[in-house]
Amino acid sequence: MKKLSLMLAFVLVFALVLVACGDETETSSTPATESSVAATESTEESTEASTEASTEASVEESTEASTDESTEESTEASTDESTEAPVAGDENIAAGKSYTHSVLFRQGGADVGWGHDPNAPEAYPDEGEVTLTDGVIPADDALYSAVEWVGFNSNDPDYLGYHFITVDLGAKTDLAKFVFKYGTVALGQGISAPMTIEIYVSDDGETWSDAVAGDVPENDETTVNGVCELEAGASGQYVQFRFTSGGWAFISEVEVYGAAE
Ligand SMILES: [Ca+2]
Repeated sequence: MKKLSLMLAFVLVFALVLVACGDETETSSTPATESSVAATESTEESTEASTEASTEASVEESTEASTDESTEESTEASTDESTEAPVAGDENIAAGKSYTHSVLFRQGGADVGWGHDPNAPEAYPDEGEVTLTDGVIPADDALYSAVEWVGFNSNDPDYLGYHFITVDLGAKTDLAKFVFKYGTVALGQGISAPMTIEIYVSDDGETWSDAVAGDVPENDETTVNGVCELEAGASGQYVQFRFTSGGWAFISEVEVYGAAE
């Protein structure tokens, strides 16, 4: 009997222990699950975050790497080919070539004084449309009325905001230098040197690339020749000289020099 009581007591204690553990398991199971979900979420978040971070980092790294590489490559390339401005050949390859230019000012006579008259002849015309590449250059002190000069006027109603002279070299050519010759007589009296100079090159005469490297000539009234070194690698069939003027600007010649062989 005593043995049976002991067994019952043991079973009872065991049962109580089981119930106690069951309660504990139940009460702790939910938070444990939540916390494990939370832990899973936070793992996902951290995975996303680390993925984003590593993606960003790798993008940055690869960008940096490619930038470094491309910088190195372009440096190497330009070093190999010609870091410095290309050396111009001696020959003016624009000599005798055809060209077009922006509109020339038509100046009236007695009726309109010095003003623009669309029916009047060009005031300082381009005789035969060959003046700018014919190799004929007037003396430095030649009056602006000399036929060797072509007059461009920024007061023309059709002024584009710049004048242009576009030379057709006849074939795509590697280019090194552009030169323009302008008049200096009576500068400041409604006449200026070419200003805001830009040189563009093109393969087809429609799509243009800026080709000026370094400093373009200053508006130096003592310099008759404007010399523009072109960017390394500049090439094209067409070369366009754009310039502004304060009133009149007189040009007698434009020259183009290819890159030396
Ligand atoms: Ca000329």
